[in-house]
Amino acid sequence: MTEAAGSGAEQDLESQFEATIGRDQRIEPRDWMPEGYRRTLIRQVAQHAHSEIIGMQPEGEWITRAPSLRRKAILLAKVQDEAGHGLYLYSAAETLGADRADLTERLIEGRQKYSSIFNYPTLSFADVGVIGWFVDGAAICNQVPLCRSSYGPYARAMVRICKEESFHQRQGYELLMTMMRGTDEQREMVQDAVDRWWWPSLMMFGPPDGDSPNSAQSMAWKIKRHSNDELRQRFVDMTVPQAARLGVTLPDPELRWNEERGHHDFGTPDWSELKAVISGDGPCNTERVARRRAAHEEGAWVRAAASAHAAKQAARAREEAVA
Ligand code: FAQ
Repeated sequence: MTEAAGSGAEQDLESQFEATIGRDQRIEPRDWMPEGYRRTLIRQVAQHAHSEIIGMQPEGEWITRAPSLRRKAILLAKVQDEAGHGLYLYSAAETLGADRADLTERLIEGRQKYSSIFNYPTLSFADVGVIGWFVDGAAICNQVPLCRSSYGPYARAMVRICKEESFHQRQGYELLMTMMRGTDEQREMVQDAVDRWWWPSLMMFGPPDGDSPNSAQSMAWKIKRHSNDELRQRFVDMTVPQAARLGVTLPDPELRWNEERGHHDFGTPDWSELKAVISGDGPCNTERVARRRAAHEEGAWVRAAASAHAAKQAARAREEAVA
């Protein structure tokens, strides 16, 4: 094939891809896609998967210390759900040609990111409730639009994940409601957790739009459907009435309803803190990655046993096919 014919074919594929995106249809694993689209998706989906897996740690620390059997069972189920989300997402990344073992290596060597939010400590049981309310709430705002993401396997994984995140958010809110009906000390614990998690939760949505290098292209490809600031605003608008009903104060003196905009105005998160946490300098980054690395190393025998079992089964199936 001549170079001209080659590039003509490539242009045809590119225009088919653009047309599929333009019609709001899905790109599927076997479809042709530009290398940049594939790379962007692997980056986002892998970071998302890593976040779910690392995100098991802050709440997981409270499983043995939950105040009742009921709370323990709920928390155990929630943390297991997060593991499941990580696994769907690693599978979605594999459909793009990524190798799961390689993605894990990148995470534990600090070469791939995960959400900043999981680098903060969980100091009291109220943090479990506030993570459900804020962090799962922020995850829902961010991820419901991803159910319409242009890449089929990612969008479909999001549908189930969002259903579970909604349940997680409710369990967090219900836990906090229960604590708010309790003693003064319990109410103080809730307010303290709200004070510590509010700003980091706003930072989950990423840098402000003017400082978000990936947004324009990701939105043009319909991987992302809304900008970081749009989703952050949606989260604030959703959370303010919930805070009033709960009886807690959100720690932002600039927070007020703006009649003209039809949205709440709010203060500016400390973007230098987000940068520091993303680049490995948050309160718990070292501990989170070390724990993930240890779990990976300790699980080596399980992977070896599962591979040996799969190889044995495949050999048996071959023998049966021959017989
Ligand atoms: N933390 O140009 P942008 C959950 C990075 S799951 C760390 O704006 P983009 C469930 C960004 O990657 C939570 N890094 O990037 C749960 C990029 O770096 P790179 C995770 C961040 O991709 C609940 C650079 O900064 N959710 O909570 C953060 O267009 C409870 C420039 O940023 C997802 O992953 C950050 N906060 O937008 C589990 C959702 N923000 O790669 C357990 C899917 C930005 O160029 C318990 N992801 N960065 O070196 C997304 O929607 C997007 O990737 C954004 C970032 C919005 C996170």
